Amino acid sequence: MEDYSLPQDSLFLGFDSSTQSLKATVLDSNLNIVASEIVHFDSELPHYKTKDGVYRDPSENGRIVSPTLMWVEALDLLLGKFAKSKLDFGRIAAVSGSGQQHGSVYWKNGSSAILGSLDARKPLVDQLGNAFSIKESPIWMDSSTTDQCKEIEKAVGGALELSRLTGSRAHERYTGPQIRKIFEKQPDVYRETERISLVSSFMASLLIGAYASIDETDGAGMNLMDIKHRVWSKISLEATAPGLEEKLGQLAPAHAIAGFIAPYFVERFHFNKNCLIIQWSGDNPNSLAGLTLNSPGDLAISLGTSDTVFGITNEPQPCLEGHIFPNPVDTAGYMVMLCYKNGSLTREDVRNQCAEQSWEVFNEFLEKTPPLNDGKLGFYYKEHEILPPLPVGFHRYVLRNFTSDSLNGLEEHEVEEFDAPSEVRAIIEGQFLSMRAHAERFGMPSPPKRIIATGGASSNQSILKSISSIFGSDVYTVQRPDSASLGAALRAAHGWLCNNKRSFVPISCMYEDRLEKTSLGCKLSMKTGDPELHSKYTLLMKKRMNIEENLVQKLGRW
Ligand code: ADP
Ligand code: XUL
Repeated sequence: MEDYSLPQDSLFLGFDSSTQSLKATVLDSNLNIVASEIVHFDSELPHYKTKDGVYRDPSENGRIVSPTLMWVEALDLLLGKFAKSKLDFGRIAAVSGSGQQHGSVYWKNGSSAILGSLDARKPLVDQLGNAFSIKESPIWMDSSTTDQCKEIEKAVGGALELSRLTGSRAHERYTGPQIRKIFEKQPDVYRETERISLVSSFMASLLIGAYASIDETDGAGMNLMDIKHRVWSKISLEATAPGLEEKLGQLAPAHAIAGFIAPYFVERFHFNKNCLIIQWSGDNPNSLAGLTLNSPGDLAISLGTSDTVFGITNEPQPCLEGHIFPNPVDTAGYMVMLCYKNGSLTREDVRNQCAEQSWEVFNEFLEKTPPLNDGKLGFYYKEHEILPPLPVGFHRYVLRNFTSDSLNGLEEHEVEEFDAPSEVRAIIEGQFLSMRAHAERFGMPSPPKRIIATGGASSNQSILKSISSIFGSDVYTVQRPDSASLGAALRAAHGWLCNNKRSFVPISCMYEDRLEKTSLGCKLSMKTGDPELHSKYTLLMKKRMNIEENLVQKLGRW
């Protein structure tokens, strides 16, 4: 039998450059976590003055960006923390990472020379201050490119055609529309840009001291890649901006090697010069790896800054909702995903308004209110929402003559406010009823065989209880809610192994039959409850979707 073990004593490092923080996880050769670190942007890099890791610009509708240099400084800071805790960098055989999807970095003409000659005596941030033609990177929360989305869809023959071609219709946060906006509004800046990276390929570029390729999975989040053939789509490139292909560089599969670690890190932190940097990918694809999702009946729910729901499939159906990416841990197949912008930060907002800024009080309210919330339904959009495409606003409804025994044919009426406990239940039921409805509409399994939850809010048992009742499925969780950096560390090991074997090896070979002995195993956190309640939620979900459709008709952006 083929030996898929990793060299004893070797370590594998995975990063997650997300909206609010940079995190890292280190796995040993048995795939057990041996170290982890975090740099929280707002509190540990306060001189950038971000709130939740971002700048919101009220003067320009929907513009949301992050300072590119903050991500650079976070990398030095995080590696410094590992150095202090005496991590033996020399044992790290491979590094990979995860980046918030869609965000982009613009390298100024001549910057590849700066990147290729970094001086190990100085921090990165002191050397890269002039490397970017745009100092503030547009990120996934940005919704300022509606015009560009319309233009691109029109140029390729419509929204559905773009979805068939690239895996998604045009979305404001997608990198293609963001690039088009820069080309239209700041043509000089576009001209001065020699390379455009995603957050993922940007961080990989720092580590190899040269421009890294964009990986095919994260590349599918740009509206620029032909999803079937995994190459840049000429039609989409032309619809976006001239001369774009040379600024994007090559595409590469997620398990490929980006390069060896740059001398900067060898000299400054004592990495081994043979340490491999494996292609970085998006955060959701890395979570898919970290959750060891391996069967089409599994559904993953990630409750981070954004809420996402994803699974794998061999037969994707491109449509107007949802996203299709190449499977990040296989050379065949696809990952399908839905994304909500109003995730943790909107729950936090309701917690702060109604529950004394405490998750404990929030959970008490959730526990003391009845499932179905006595017919109170809420729609909470603190940010412009993606799914459905609705502007900022809170909408609350009560179903007339509600009894939990008869949910058919009830009429709703709009109200100004709910009492605090009902508000808490309304946001949780609302978010997950919407998630279930859209996931079913997109063809995801219903009910799922199992749900695997991850991200900051997956540590909240009361929230998991609602998810389980609404979806009618058991909910599993992982040891640490940060499955993106864990998945990145696993992918680092996988990339190392593929290189060692000189061919692609299925990732499951690394943990098959021994998942429970590794840090990747998941545990049952919430058993499915009452099937009768699940059926009632099905009816409530239909009602909710009617109201949602009316809201979209009235207020929708598209
Ligand atoms: P990201 O990686 O997208 O930056 P995380 O996965 O680290 O985000 O999640 C951070 C979020 O988790 C915070 O914004 C916070 O609201 C949420 N969170 C943390 N603990 C809890 C809890 N007990 N209940 C609900 N949400 C929580
Ligand atoms: C996915 C998306 C978000 C970001 C969050 O399409 O926009 O989940 O990846 O980091």
